[in-house]
Amino acid sequence: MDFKDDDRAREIGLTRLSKAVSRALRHEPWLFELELDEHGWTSTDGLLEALRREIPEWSDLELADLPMLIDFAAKPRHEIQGQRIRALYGHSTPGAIALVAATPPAELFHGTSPESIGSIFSGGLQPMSRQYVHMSADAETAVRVGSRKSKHPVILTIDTVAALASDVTFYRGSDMVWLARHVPAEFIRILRAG
Ligand code: HQG
Repeated sequence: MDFKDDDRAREIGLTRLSKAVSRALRHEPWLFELELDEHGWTSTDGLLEALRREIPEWSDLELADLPMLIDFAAKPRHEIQGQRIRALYGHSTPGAIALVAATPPAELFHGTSPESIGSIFSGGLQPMSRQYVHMSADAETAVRVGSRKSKHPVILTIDTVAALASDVTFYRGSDMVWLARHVPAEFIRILRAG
């Protein structure tokens, strides 16, 4: 990325743009008159058209601006392939988005609030308002995610080797983010209490 990109990123307000794209691709595509296919893809043309209408700063948004969303983010949230774009994870849209099953690292992490622990250890990790339970490959991300829920998040580890052996399916969101429809309590341990 050169200085020109930096200026452009500021001009279009990249954080605000990333939030709008996540809203369109994870949560409320209909507000942007978009339809997602079963893998979460939608056309970049449709997305750009909707974004150009959102705020004046985005009225000249082009396809070439979209890769900045990925390049400037601390972690990838979106994926672009030619003329189509999708969110890698985080979906709450009705109708499950089908992801490809994959083998995760032997241990995954999940940060949550102390208040949720009782329910997690009785019913396992549930997707709640999203389509999938979200876990991370590193403990630091779990601390950050858990800190959005509580000042003193509880950090859980998931034994994916045992879970895979019991037919729990994992899906890769990105290198760092892994997903599952449900993680039974027997595979979950407390790494750090809140
Ligand atoms: C909890 C971010 C009670 C769960 C992050 C969590 C993440 C239960 C909350 C992604 C439960 C759901 C998602 C049960 C789970 N009983 N509570 N049985 N099972 N919970 O926000 O995982 O930065 O929907 O522990 O990186 O916090 O936006 O999910 O506290 O990957 O790109 O229910 O969002 O990505 O909360 O975060 P959320 P999350 P971005």
